[in-house]
Amino acid sequence: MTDMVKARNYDEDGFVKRAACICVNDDESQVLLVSSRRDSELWIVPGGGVEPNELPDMAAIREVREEAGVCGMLGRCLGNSERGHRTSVYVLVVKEEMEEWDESKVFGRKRKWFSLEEAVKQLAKHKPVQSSYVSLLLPSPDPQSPSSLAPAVNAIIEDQVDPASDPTHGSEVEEDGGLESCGERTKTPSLSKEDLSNSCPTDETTADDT
Ligand code: O81
Ligand code: MG
Repeated sequence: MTDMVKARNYDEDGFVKRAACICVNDDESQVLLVSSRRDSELWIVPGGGVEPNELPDMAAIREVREEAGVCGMLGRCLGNSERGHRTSVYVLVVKEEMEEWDESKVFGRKRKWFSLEEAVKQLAKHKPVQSSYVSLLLPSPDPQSPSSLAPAVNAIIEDQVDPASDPTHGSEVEEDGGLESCGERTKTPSLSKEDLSNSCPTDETTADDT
Protein backbone atom coordinates (compact mmCIF):
# COMPACT_ATOMS: atom_id res chain seq x y z
CA MET A 1 0.00 0.00 0.00
CA THR A 2 1.49 3.43 -0.87
CA ASP A 3 2.33 5.80 2.00
CA MET A 4 -0.26 8.41 1.05
CA VAL A 5 -3.01 5.85 1.60
CA LYS A 6 -1.26 3.98 4.43
CA ALA A 7 -4.44 3.65 6.52
CA ARG A 8 -4.01 1.46 9.55
CA ASN A 9 -6.79 -0.78 10.83
CA TYR A 10 -6.46 -1.50 14.55
CA ASP A 11 -8.04 -4.35 16.44
CA GLU A 12 -9.72 -4.07 19.84
CA ASP A 13 -6.31 -4.28 21.56
CA GLY A 14 -4.92 -1.44 19.47
CA PHE A 15 -2.64 -3.57 17.32
CA VAL A 16 -2.30 -3.10 13.57
CA LYS A 17 -4.06 -5.90 11.67
CA ARG A 18 -1.86 -7.27 8.86
CA ALA A 19 -2.07 -10.04 6.30
CA ALA A 20 0.75 -11.65 4.33
CA CYS A 21 1.31 -14.41 1.78
CA ILE A 22 4.19 -16.79 1.47
CA CYS A 23 4.22 -16.89 -2.35
CA VAL A 24 5.38 -20.29 -3.59
CA ASN A 25 5.76 -22.24 -6.83
CA ASP A 26 3.62 -25.30 -7.50
CA ASP A 27 5.66 -27.73 -5.41
CA GLU A 28 6.46 -25.18 -2.67
CA SER A 29 10.22 -25.56 -3.26
CA GLN A 30 10.67 -21.88 -4.14
CA VAL A 31 9.51 -18.71 -2.34
CA LEU A 32 9.09 -15.26 -3.90
CA LEU A 33 10.32 -12.43 -1.66
CA VAL A 34 10.21 -8.68 -2.25
CA SER A 35 12.82 -6.07 -1.45
CA SER A 36 12.51 -4.07 1.74
CA ARG A 37 11.52 -0.45 1.28
CA ARG A 38 14.09 0.55 3.87
CA ASP A 39 16.96 -1.30 2.19
CA SER A 40 16.55 -2.77 -1.31
CA GLU A 41 19.28 -5.32 -0.58
CA LEU A 42 17.12 -6.89 2.13
CA TRP A 43 14.23 -9.25 1.35
CA ILE A 44 10.82 -9.62 3.06
CA VAL A 45 7.58 -11.58 2.76
CA PRO A 46 4.99 -9.38 0.98
CA GLY A 47 2.19 -8.23 3.25
CA GLY A 48 0.60 -5.23 4.85
CA GLY A 49 -2.25 -3.64 6.71
CA VAL A 50 -5.78 -5.08 6.56
CA GLU A 51 -8.10 -2.26 5.54
CA PRO A 52 -11.33 -1.48 7.44
CA ASN A 53 -14.09 -3.96 6.51
CA GLU A 54 -11.58 -6.11 4.61
CA LEU A 55 -11.18 -9.83 5.34
CA PRO A 56 -7.58 -10.98 6.02
CA ASP A 57 -7.54 -13.41 3.06
CA MET A 58 -8.63 -10.67 0.66
CA ALA A 59 -6.07 -8.29 2.21
CA ALA A 60 -3.34 -10.90 1.71
CA ILE A 61 -4.25 -11.28 -1.97
CA ARG A 62 -4.33 -7.47 -2.46
CA GLU A 63 -0.99 -6.94 -0.71
CA VAL A 64 0.89 -9.46 -2.87
CA ARG A 65 -0.59 -7.93 -5.99
CA GLU A 66 0.52 -4.43 -4.83
CA GLU A 67 3.93 -5.39 -3.43
CA ALA A 68 5.02 -8.36 -5.58
CA GLY A 69 2.90 -8.00 -8.72
CA VAL A 70 1.70 -11.59 -8.56
CA CYS A 71 -1.59 -13.43 -8.28
CA GLY A 72 -2.44 -17.08 -7.88
CA MET A 73 -4.25 -19.65 -5.81
CA LEU A 74 -4.67 -18.76 -2.15
CA GLY A 75 -4.19 -21.95 -0.19
CA ARG A 76 -3.91 -22.77 3.46
CA CYS A 77 -3.52 -20.30 6.25
CA LEU A 78 -0.56 -20.93 8.53
CA GLY A 79 -2.25 -18.99 11.32
CA ASN A 80 -1.19 -15.75 12.94
CA SER A 81 2.12 -14.38 13.95
CA GLU A 82 3.47 -11.02 14.87
CA ARG A 83 5.88 -8.56 16.27
CA GLY A 84 3.88 -5.58 17.46
CA HIS A 85 1.09 -6.24 14.96
CA ARG A 86 -1.10 -9.22 14.24
CA THR A 87 -0.62 -10.85 10.83
CA SER A 88 -2.66 -13.61 9.21
CA VAL A 89 -0.17 -15.64 7.16
CA TYR A 90 -1.33 -17.52 4.04
CA VAL A 91 0.34 -19.66 1.38
CA LEU A 92 -0.29 -18.47 -2.19
CA VAL A 93 0.67 -20.63 -5.20
CA VAL A 94 1.80 -18.09 -7.82
CA LYS A 95 0.09 -18.43 -11.20
CA GLU A 96 0.88 -15.07 -12.84
CA GLU A 97 3.75 -12.55 -12.50
CA MET A 98 3.05 -9.08 -13.90
CA GLU A 99 5.86 -7.30 -15.76
CA GLU A 100 5.24 -4.06 -13.84
CA TRP A 101 3.22 -3.57 -10.69
CA ASP A 102 2.16 -0.81 -8.26
CA GLU A 103 5.16 -0.81 -5.97
CA SER A 104 7.76 -1.56 -8.63
CA LYS A 105 6.74 1.73 -10.21
CA VAL A 106 6.14 3.76 -7.04
CA PHE A 107 8.97 2.49 -4.84
CA GLY A 108 11.20 0.49 -7.20
CA ARG A 109 10.24 -2.59 -5.26
CA LYS A 110 12.04 -5.71 -6.55
CA ARG A 111 11.04 -9.37 -6.33
CA LYS A 112 13.17 -12.52 -6.45
CA TRP A 113 12.63 -16.27 -6.23
CA PHE A 114 14.65 -18.11 -3.58
CA SER A 115 14.86 -21.75 -2.61
CA LEU A 116 12.92 -22.36 0.60
CA GLU A 117 16.16 -22.80 2.53
CA GLU A 118 17.70 -19.62 1.11
CA ALA A 119 14.53 -17.61 1.80
CA VAL A 120 14.64 -18.69 5.46
CA LYS A 121 18.28 -17.59 5.61
CA GLN A 122 17.69 -14.24 3.87
CA LEU A 123 14.76 -13.37 6.15
CA ALA A 124 16.66 -14.37 9.30
CA LYS A 125 18.98 -11.40 8.69
CA HIS A 126 16.37 -8.83 9.71
CA LYS A 127 12.89 -10.43 9.87
CA PRO A 128 13.28 -13.42 12.23
CA VAL A 129 9.53 -13.84 12.66
CA GLN A 130 8.99 -13.99 8.89
CA SER A 131 11.91 -16.43 8.68
CA SER A 132 10.20 -18.60 11.30
CA TYR A 133 6.94 -18.86 9.46
CA VAL A 134 8.57 -19.58 6.09
CA SER A 135 10.58 -22.34 7.82
CA LEU A 136 7.24 -24.05 8.55
CA LEU A 137 7.21 -25.00 4.84
CA LEU A 138 10.57 -26.79 5.06
CA PRO A 139 10.17 -30.52 4.49
CA SER A 140 11.50 -31.82 7.75
CA PRO A 141 11.68 -35.51 8.66
CA ASP A 142 12.06 -34.42 12.17
CA PRO A 143 9.91 -31.30 12.69
CA GLN A 144 11.36 -29.12 15.42
CA SER A 145 9.34 -29.37 18.58
CA PRO A 146 7.20 -26.22 18.92
CA SER A 147 8.96 -25.32 22.13
CA SER A 148 12.26 -24.92 20.27
CA LEU A 149 10.79 -22.31 17.90
CA ALA A 150 10.33 -18.62 18.44
CA PRO A 151 7.16 -17.77 20.39
CA ALA A 152 5.75 -16.26 17.20
CA VAL A 153 5.99 -19.61 15.50
CA ASN A 154 4.36 -21.33 18.47
CA ALA A 155 1.39 -19.03 17.90
CA ILE A 156 1.32 -20.17 14.27
CA ILE A 157 1.71 -23.84 15.14
CA GLU A 158 -1.12 -23.63 17.66
CA ASP A 159 -3.35 -22.03 15.04
CA GLN A 160 -2.05 -24.06 12.14
CA VAL A 161 -4.61 -26.02 10.26
CA ASP A 162 -3.67 -29.72 10.26
CA PRO A 163 -2.36 -30.18 6.68
CA ALA A 164 -3.95 -33.63 6.57
CA SER A 165 -7.33 -32.08 7.16
CA ASP A 166 -6.65 -29.09 4.94
CA PRO A 167 -7.61 -29.93 1.31
CA THR A 168 -5.53 -27.04 0.00
CA HIS A 169 -2.30 -28.28 1.65
CA GLY A 170 0.91 -27.89 -0.40
CA SER A 171 1.06 -28.76 -4.05
CA GLU A 172 -2.19 -30.70 -3.91
CA VAL A 173 -3.86 -27.32 -4.39
CA GLU A 174 -5.99 -28.12 -7.44
CA GLU A 175 -6.95 -25.50 -10.01
CA ASP A 176 -10.14 -25.04 -8.01
CA GLY A 177 -8.51 -25.83 -4.69
CA GLY A 178 -8.58 -22.34 -3.32
CA LEU A 179 -9.37 -18.69 -4.00
CA GLU A 180 -8.17 -17.78 -7.52
CA SER A 181 -6.87 -14.21 -7.43
CA CYS A 182 -5.71 -13.67 -11.03
CA GLY A 183 -7.37 -11.20 -13.40
CA GLU A 184 -10.94 -10.21 -12.84
CA ARG A 185 -11.91 -13.83 -12.29
CA THR A 186 -12.38 -14.53 -8.65
CA LYS A 187 -13.44 -18.12 -8.70
CA THR A 188 -15.53 -18.95 -5.71
CA PRO A 189 -13.21 -20.95 -3.49
CA SER A 190 -13.94 -24.64 -3.19
CA LEU A 191 -13.21 -23.87 0.46
CA SER A 192 -16.16 -21.99 1.93
CA LYS A 193 -15.45 -18.71 3.69
CA GLU A 194 -16.20 -20.60 6.89
CA ASP A 195 -13.49 -23.15 6.01
CA LEU A 196 -11.03 -20.33 5.37
CA SER A 197 -12.11 -18.42 8.43
CA ASN A 198 -11.81 -21.58 10.53
CA SER A 199 -8.10 -21.62 9.77
CA CYS A 200 -7.65 -17.87 10.07
CA PRO A 201 -9.55 -15.09 11.77
CA THR A 202 -11.97 -13.28 9.56
CA ASP A 203 -12.63 -10.23 11.64
CA GLU A 204 -11.35 -11.41 15.01
CA THR A 205 -7.66 -11.48 15.83
CA THR A 206 -6.43 -14.34 17.90
CA ALA A 207 -2.68 -14.51 18.08
CA ASP A 208 -0.58 -13.15 20.87
CA ASP A 209 1.75 -10.49 19.70
CA THR A 210 5.34 -11.31 19.59
O1 O81 B 1 2.24 -0.37 3.84
C1 O81 B 1 8.24 -2.47 6.86
C2 O81 B 1 6.92 -2.04 6.25
C3 O81 B 1 8.42 -1.90 8.21
C4 O81 B 1 7.25 -2.22 9.10
C5 O81 B 1 5.95 -1.74 8.50
C6 O81 B 1 5.76 -2.36 7.13
O2 O81 B 1 5.20 1.89 8.77
P1 O81 B 1 4.86 0.51 9.12
O3 O81 B 1 5.00 0.18 10.57
O4 O81 B 1 3.56 0.09 8.61
O5 O81 B 1 5.98 -0.34 8.34
O6 O81 B 1 7.49 -1.51 10.30
P2 O81 B 1 7.15 -2.21 11.68
O7 O81 B 1 8.20 -1.69 12.59
O8 O81 B 1 5.81 -1.71 11.96
O9 O81 B 1 7.21 -3.69 11.50
O10 O81 B 1 9.55 -2.53 8.77
P3 O81 B 1 10.84 -1.74 9.18
O11 O81 B 1 11.19 -2.32 10.49
O12 O81 B 1 11.82 -2.02 8.11
O13 O81 B 1 10.48 -0.29 9.26
O14 O81 B 1 9.28 -1.98 6.02
P4 O81 B 1 10.27 -2.99 5.27
O15 O81 B 1 10.06 -4.38 5.82
O16 O81 B 1 9.93 -2.85 3.82
O17 O81 B 1 11.62 -2.47 5.59
O18 O81 B 1 6.77 -2.82 5.07
P5 O81 B 1 6.56 -2.19 3.64
O19 O81 B 1 7.76 -2.69 2.87
O20 O81 B 1 5.28 -2.77 3.14
O21 O81 B 1 6.53 -0.71 3.78
O22 O81 B 1 4.60 -1.87 6.52
P6 O81 B 1 3.36 -2.90 6.34
O23 O81 B 1 3.79 -3.99 5.41
O24 O81 B 1 2.91 -3.32 7.69
O25 O81 B 1 2.25 -1.96 5.72
P7 O81 B 1 1.81 -1.75 4.19
O26 O81 B 1 0.29 -1.89 4.21
O27 O81 B 1 2.45 -2.79 3.33
MG1 MG C 1 3.89 -4.13 3.37
